[in-house]
Amino acid sequence: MFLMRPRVTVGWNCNTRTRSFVQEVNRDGWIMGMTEAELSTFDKDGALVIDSPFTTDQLDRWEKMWDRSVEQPTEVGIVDPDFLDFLQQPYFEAVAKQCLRADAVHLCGGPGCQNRDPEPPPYRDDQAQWVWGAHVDLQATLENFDATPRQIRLDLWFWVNDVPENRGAMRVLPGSHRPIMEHWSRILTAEHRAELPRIHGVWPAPREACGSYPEYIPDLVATPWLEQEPVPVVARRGQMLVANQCGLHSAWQNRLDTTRKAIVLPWVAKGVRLGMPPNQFDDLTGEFSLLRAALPAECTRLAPDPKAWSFTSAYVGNWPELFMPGFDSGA
Ligand SMILES: O=C(O)CCC(=O)C(=O)O
Ligand SMILES: [Fe+2]
Repeated sequence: MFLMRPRVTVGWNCNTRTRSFVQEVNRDGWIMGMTEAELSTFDKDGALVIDSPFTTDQLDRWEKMWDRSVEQPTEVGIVDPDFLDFLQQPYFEAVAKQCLRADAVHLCGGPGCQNRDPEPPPYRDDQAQWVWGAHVDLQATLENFDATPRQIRLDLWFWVNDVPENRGAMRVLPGSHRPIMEHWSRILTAEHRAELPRIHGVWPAPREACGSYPEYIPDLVATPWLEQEPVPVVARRGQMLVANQCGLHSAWQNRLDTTRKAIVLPWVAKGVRLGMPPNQFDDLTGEFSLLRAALPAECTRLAPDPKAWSFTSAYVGNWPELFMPGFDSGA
């Protein structure tokens, strides 16, 4: 008897576009991706937490791998058999394809384990932490975001332990991605706009120590960014933050006695060019070549050589149209 793999088609409609995605379901009937409601929340809020289909055994294995990896150099951690097993789970690629509205996607940044370690008191109050930490990591225009496929980096933060509010749960400002991306659309020169999307940190009130200083994000909505109250990304082990980090977010002090354990997977749609700083480009070239050597042939597509889809040449000096008022561009 011939057995077909079960499939389910999910209609999707957003911003007047309609498109259908075919989602595969696994043996237990779990849809391997996101629901329509989750996809529209991603569009509107820029970040949300979703469930995953994994078993306790898998989570235990990956948490042990996470524990090992923080004691080992990245080069060893990245080719750990359990890490490779994690990377090859079709679930992550399925989520990235849906969110990016793409037929094909690949990783676009160092996939890896990230910690948020306990910090001793004294603690900053919430307002002070937000002022200290609020930033974006990526610049893209609204046209980049609304394109099909989306022209952004998609960040998946998979949690291998619980993230209660006080274990350094990341703070996000839902919806801030849209006015900020619209701002980049409006103020950038055509030449600079053509270099988006690019990985580039920008702060609402940058400190002189920030790499991008004096570039900044002005207030764009009725309440100033730094007076708004961000939302803690609280999650259970096995859940995942799906985020467009063109929106404002911040790291937060971990007040508990155990670290927060994330495995971060950054994705981009195949065919989209993503700019990044030269040091990231060089590190990634090395990491991806290790990964391709370690992955089975059918999965090397996940880590293509950055030369084929990334660039660094624009990172010479800052962009004057992004400067804080009062700074002379010198032009
Ligand atoms: O770890 C976190 O909660 C946030 C980290 C972050 O925003 C970053 O690394 O850019
Ligand atoms: Fe960030």
